[in-house]
Amino acid sequence: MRSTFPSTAVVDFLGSEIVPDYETAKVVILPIPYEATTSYRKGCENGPASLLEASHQLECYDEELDREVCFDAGIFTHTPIADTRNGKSVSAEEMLSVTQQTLKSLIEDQKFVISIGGEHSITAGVVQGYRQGYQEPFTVVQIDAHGDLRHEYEDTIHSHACVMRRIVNMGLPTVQVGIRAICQEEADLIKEKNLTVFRAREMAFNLDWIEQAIASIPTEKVFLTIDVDGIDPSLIPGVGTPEPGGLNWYSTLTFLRRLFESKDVIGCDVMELAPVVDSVVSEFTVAKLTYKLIGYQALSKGWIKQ
Ligand SMILES: [Mn+2]
Repeated sequence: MRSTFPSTAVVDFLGSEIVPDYETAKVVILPIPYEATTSYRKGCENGPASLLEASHQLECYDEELDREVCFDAGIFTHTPIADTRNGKSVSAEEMLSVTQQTLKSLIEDQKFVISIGGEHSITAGVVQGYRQGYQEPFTVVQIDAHGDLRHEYEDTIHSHACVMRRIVNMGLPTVQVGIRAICQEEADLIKEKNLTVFRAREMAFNLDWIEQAIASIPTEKVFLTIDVDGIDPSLIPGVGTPEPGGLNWYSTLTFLRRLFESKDVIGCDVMELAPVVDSVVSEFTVAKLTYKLIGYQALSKGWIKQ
């Protein structure tokens, strides 16, 4: 029985199946239930709690990897930060600051962090944390329906619609995957800066897109940001701005597995889940996606042996 959102209850990823011990956990799930600039369908501040609750229905056993990955990895669920639920006011500057500081400290503790949102603007703070935690350059790989490359939107540069512009302005290389909704300003910027964009319309008819996308990543280290609207809304209807023509489940997983195998993924986020009343499809699918990220990292880092 699902609870009614909004809820501020904190439940652990996978719940009672694992013992949440920070010291031994290799993976930290960081809930960031922050929502301020949603422009269409609201509710992403309830994404983290719905994902965590849905994760209790996952099998510990990953049938692809033939392991109970959670016991190899150790998964600790952090207390929520930048929480805007129940009408609490958190400014964009506060959200970015606490997010950056929290990530920096978790990176110093050598945790593999999966931040779960919350609106996509959070990713700017997450990425700043990695810039502080890592000296080496890294590429931000984004799965998304939208370019998020506007300079500003609805009078704020901290909008969900601007987060990749913030990251481009940080000087980090980017690879955008699944894109199918951009404005003229974004189209012009993509041409001007020669940004690497894999468009969903072309990916649908090009089976080589996965290898081409991997080959286009210029650095060994990668930060992966997933706006769950990058995946088709028939699979995840619970998003703020649904767009038809997204990635399907198995091409998403195939791409992610190849990415983790061929690159050093230093961190991930999973953003923009906004649960739908009377359906658990979205949060369960995103919880499963999150567990697959842990599984692929476990495989890539040798935490599990096949
Ligand atoms: Mn999006």
